[in-house]
Amino acid sequence: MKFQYWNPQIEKMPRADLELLQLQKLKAEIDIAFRTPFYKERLTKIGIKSSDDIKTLDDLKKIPFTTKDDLRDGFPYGFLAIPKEDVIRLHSSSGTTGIPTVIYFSKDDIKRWADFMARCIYSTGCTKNDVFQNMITYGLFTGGLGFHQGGEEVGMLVIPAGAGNTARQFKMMQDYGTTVLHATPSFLLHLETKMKEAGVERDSLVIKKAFGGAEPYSEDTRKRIEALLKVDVYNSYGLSEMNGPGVAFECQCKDGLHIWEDGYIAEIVNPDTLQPVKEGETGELVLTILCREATPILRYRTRDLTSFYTEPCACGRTHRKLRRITGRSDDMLIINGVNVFPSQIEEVIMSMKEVGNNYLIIVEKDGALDKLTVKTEVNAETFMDDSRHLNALKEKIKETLQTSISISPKVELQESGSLPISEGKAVRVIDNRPKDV
Ligand code: DLL
Repeated sequence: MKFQYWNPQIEKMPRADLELLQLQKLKAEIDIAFRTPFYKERLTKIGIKSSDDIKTLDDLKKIPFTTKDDLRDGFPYGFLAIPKEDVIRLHSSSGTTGIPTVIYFSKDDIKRWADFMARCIYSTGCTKNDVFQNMITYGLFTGGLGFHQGGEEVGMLVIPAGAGNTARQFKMMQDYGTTVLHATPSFLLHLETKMKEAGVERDSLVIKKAFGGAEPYSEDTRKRIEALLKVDVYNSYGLSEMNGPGVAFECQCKDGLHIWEDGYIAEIVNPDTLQPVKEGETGELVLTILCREATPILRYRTRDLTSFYTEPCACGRTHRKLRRITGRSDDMLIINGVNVFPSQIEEVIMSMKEVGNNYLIIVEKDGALDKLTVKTEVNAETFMDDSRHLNALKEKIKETLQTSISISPKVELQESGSLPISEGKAVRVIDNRPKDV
C-alpha cells in the first residue's frame, strides 16, 4: 500500500522528538490557561504559578481533571483566554437541556483545526481530485464545519449537503460524481435501505470512501456498511470540547485511530480510581488540548472508553493509535444488577446477517425488576419468511445475548425501515425506568 502524509515531518516524527514538542506546547498551553478565570484559580490553588512549574510531561498529572460540570460552571466566559474581540467563532452543545458547553476559537485556532482535519482526510488516501459530500449537521455541531474546512484545505470539491433528505443526497451524488461521503454510521446504514427504496443503482454512483463517526459503532457495523455501500469506511473520533472531529482518525490501514499527539496529550485512566491503566488496558480517555489559544482545556475527562495499541502502525506514523471507542463510562446500563454496555448488544445483533440496519434498546420496570427489550429490524427477505423461521431467529438472538451479556432480553423483530432514524447521532437506548431522587 502506498501511504500519503499531509505533514510527513510531524506525522512520522520520532517519539522522543514528539514528546519534546508536546512538552513545549504544554508549557505554552499552561501559560494560556492562566489567562482564564477558571484555571488561574485552579492552578494557583495547587501551587502552580506558571509554566516554569511544568518541567516534564509527567508534571501534567499534578493538575486536577476538568469535567463537563466545570465547563458548565464556567459558562459563558470562564474558560475564555483571549479578548472577546479576537474570538471569531463558537461551537456549543445544543443546550436544549441544561447549560450548554461552549468552545471559542480565534482565527489561528480555526486554521490549526482545519489543518488537523486535512491531515485526517488526507491520511485515508483522499486527494484534491475527490468530490466530498458532507452529509452531517452543520451549525453549532462541530461535525459539519469541521469536515468542511478540512476538505477544502485538502482541495477537494466540498458539497455542504448537511444531514437528512436521502433523495436529494442520491441526486447530488449522481450529479456531481461524489467519491467520498461523511455521515454518522447510523445514517450510512440507513442510506443503503433508502437506496433500495428509491431504486438508485449502486452502479450509477462513484463513491469510494466514507468517514463515519460522532457515535460508537462496532467493527461488524463497519463491515456491514462497507459491504452494503461498497466503500471503504474510516472511523473518525472527536468531541466538541477538543475542537470537534480531527482528534483521532483511521489511516489507510483501517486498524485503530491515530491520535494526533502534537495537538492533544492523551491519557487513559481507570474511571473509578482515576489512576492510569496498564499499557494496552481499557479505560477512560483523558485529553489535554495543545492547539487552541481561545479555550484551553487541561486533562478533560471524555468519559469515552478505549485503549492504546501497543504495536506500531504499518503506515509509519508514530502517533499512537486508539482502539474503537466501545462506549462511555456513563452510558453503562445496570439491568437487575448486571452491567451492560449498549455496544455489547450492537456487536451481537450486527454480526447476524438476517438482522437489518437499525435497532433500539428499551429498559423499563416490570414490577420490582428491570426488563430489557431489544427491537431490531430484520432484512426484507427474512421478514417475509414463515413465522417458524422468525421465531428461530428471535431465539438465536436471545441466546447469543444471554451468552454475551448474561441477560436474556425480550426480542422483537420489525420490518426494515420501521424503527425511527434520527438525522444526527442515533438514539439507541430508551431508559424508561423512574429516576432515583
Ligand atoms: O461528535 C464530534 C465529531 C463530529 C466527531 C463528527 C466525529 C465526527 P460531540 O457532539 O461533542 O462531538 O460528541 C462527542 O461523541 O465524546 C464520543 O462519546 C462520541 N463519539 C465521537 N466520535 C466517535 C467515534 C462530536 N468515532 C462524543 N466512536 C464523544 C465512538 C464517538 N464515539
